[in-house]
Amino acid sequence: MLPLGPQKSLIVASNRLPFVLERDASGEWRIEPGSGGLVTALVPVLRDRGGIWIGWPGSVESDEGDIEQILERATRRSPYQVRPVPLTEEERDNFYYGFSNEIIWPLFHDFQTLCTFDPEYWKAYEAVNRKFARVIAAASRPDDLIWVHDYHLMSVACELRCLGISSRMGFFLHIPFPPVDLYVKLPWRLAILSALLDYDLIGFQAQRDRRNFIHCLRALVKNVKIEGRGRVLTALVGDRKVRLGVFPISMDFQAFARDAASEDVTRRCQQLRADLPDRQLILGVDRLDYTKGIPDKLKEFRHALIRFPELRERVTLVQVVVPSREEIPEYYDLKTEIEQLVGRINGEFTQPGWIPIQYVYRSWERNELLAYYRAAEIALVTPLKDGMNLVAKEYCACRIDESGVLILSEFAGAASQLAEGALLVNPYDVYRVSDAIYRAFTMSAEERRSRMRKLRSTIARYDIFWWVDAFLKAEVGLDTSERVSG
Ligand code: ADQ
Repeated sequence: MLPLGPQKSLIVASNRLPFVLERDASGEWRIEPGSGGLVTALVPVLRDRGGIWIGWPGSVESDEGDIEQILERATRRSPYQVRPVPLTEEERDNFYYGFSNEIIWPLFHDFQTLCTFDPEYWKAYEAVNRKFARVIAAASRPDDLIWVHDYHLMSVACELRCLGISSRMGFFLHIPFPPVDLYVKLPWRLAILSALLDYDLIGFQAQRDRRNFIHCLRALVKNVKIEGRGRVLTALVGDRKVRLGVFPISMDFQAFARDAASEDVTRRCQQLRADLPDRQLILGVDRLDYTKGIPDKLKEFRHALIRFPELRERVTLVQVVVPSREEIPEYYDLKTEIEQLVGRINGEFTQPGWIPIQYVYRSWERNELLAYYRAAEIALVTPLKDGMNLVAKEYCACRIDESGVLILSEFAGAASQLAEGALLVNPYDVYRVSDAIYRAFTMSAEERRSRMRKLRSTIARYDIFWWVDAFLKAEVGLDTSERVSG
C-alpha cells in the first residue's frame, strides 16, 4: 500500500468522470463504469485510502438533479465516491471545444496554425476551472491529496489556493508540453504558467516535456532555480517550491497479457490469421486526430508498396480509426481525407484476392482489439506528436509469443522508453518509414524476438501501477531519485 499517511484520502479530478453516461433507445439514462487503465490503477488506491473522483459527466442537459441521482445509484457499490461538475452548453462549447481543444490541444502538439485564440474561450476556461475548484473544495478535507489530470484543468490549483485550500496538490499532464518558441504564442502564457506553479508537483510524460516546461519558466518567469537530478527535480520560483517529475504513463501489462491469452482472443486471432494466408498483417490503431498522422502513414505505406514491390500481396495494412470529436470541422475533414486516401491507394494496388488496406472506422470491443494485436506481425504507430501512446505498449503486452515488430514515431512520448526494441522513425520522413516497413517485413524471427523481449520487459516493469505509485510517492514528498527511464 502507498505510504500516504493514515488520514489522507485521494481526490482525483479529471475533465471527464470515469463513466460512460448515455440515454438508451427508450430515453432512460444508462451508465457504465469506465474500464481504462487509469481507472484500473486508481481504483485499488481509492478503495484502500477512500477517495472521490470529480469530473464532468459529459452531458449538458438541464436534468442535473437526475444525473446526480443516477451517479449516486451507479456508484453505490463502487469503492470510491463521485462528484459531478455540470457544464452548461456554452461552457462545453467555450471551455471544452474552445479553449481545451482549439487552443491547448493543437498548440501543445505543435499545430499552432490550428489554434483559435479567442478571448471568450479563456474566460470560459477560467470560469470552469473555478467551478471544478469549488466542487473539490466542498468535497475535500485539509489533509487530503488532490490529484488533477490533464490540460483542461491547469488552473484548478490556482483557483483552490484563492479559496484558501492549502492541501497538497499534484497535476499530471497527459499530453506533451511544447517548446518555448511555440508556448510563447499563447496569449495567456504567463497566467497558465503561474497557475501551474500553484501545484506542489507537476508530472510530465517524458523528459522532453519537462525540459520544455523548464525552458518556458526560464524565459517567462524570473529567478528560477532548478535543483536535484533524476526523476523528480525541484523548481524554486520566488517563495514557491514545485517538484517537476517525469512519469511515463502505462497500462495494466499483466491484464493485457492474460486477456490476450484467453480462449476467445486466441480463437479470433487464429481466424484472422487464417483469413490472411502467407501474408503479414500490419496494424495501425489511432483515435481520429490530426496529431496521429494517419494520412502521412497511408502515404508512407503507399511509398513502401512502390519502392518494394515484393511487399505487394504479401502485406495487408489494417488501419483502425476510433471515432473522436467529429463535431469539430477539422476532425470531419480529416476523416474525409483518410477515406479518400484509402480509396485511392486501394484503387491503385488491389489485385484479385488482395486489398492492401482494410479500413475500420469504429470502436472495437476489447477482445477484438486484443485479437488484432495478437494477429499483427507489425504495428505501425506513427503519431506526429503524442504525449505517450498507449497503443504501442498494449501491442507489445499482447505479443505473448514474444514476436512482432513495433515501428514507433520518435515524437511519441513512448519513444524515450522503447527506443531499444522498437524501430524508431521520423513520421514526416517518407523514406525512413517505408524503409522501416520493409525492414520489419524482412526481419528475422530471432531479431524480432530479441527486440520484443526488451520491449515487454520495460513495459512490464513500468506498468500503470508503477506509475500511480511513483506519482503519489513524489506528491507526498518521498524520495524518487531513481534514474529516469522515460
Ligand atoms: P489518446 O490520444 O487517446 O490518449 P492513446 O494513448 O494511444 O491515445 O490511447 C488510446 C486508447 O484507446 C488505448 O488505450 C486503446 O486501447 C484504445 N483504443 C484504441 N483503439 C480502439 C478501438 N478500435 N476500440 C476501442 N478502444 C480503442 C491521451 C494522449 C496520449 C496518452 C494517453 C494517456 O494523447 O498520448 O498516452 O492520453 O495518458
